[in-house]
Amino acid sequence: MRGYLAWGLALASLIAAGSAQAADKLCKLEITGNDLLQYDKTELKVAADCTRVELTLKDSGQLPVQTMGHSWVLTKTPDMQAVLDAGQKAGAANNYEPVGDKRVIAATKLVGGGQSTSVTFATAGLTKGGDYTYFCSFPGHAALMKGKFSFG
Ligand SMILES: [Cu+2]
Repeated sequence: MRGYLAWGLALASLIAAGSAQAADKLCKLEITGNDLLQYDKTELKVAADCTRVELTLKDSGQLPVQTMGHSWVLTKTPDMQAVLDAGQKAGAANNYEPVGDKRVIAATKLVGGGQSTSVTFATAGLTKGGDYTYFCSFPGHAALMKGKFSFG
């Protein structure tokens, strides 16, 4: 029975792969935040053939999430301030990120010193050459903790 199940799953994945329009390509990005309100990168680039992005956020600091938490939120640049404002109202329980807000393209939870987290998102909704910004949603951090995200 177990053998049939494994065979069935293998066949199903073969069929799925064969019917896909374009090859799925997962591209990985990494960024680190620290206790000085800094990301280690001011720009992140994703190639046009990446269909999904896995962003890993690491916190190299010592301070706990309550006092020096960091997140990674991606929006169109013109949406950044409004999403930040809505996030402050959403509060710490929601990682200072507005719940169900379609302007948020991708977002991680908050992490504290020594922790890491990741988020995976599809690039299907992104425009090649579009104007995107990533930032930290923790109160007061985005003035320093932000960068340019480019796709394509
Ligand atoms: Cu931060």
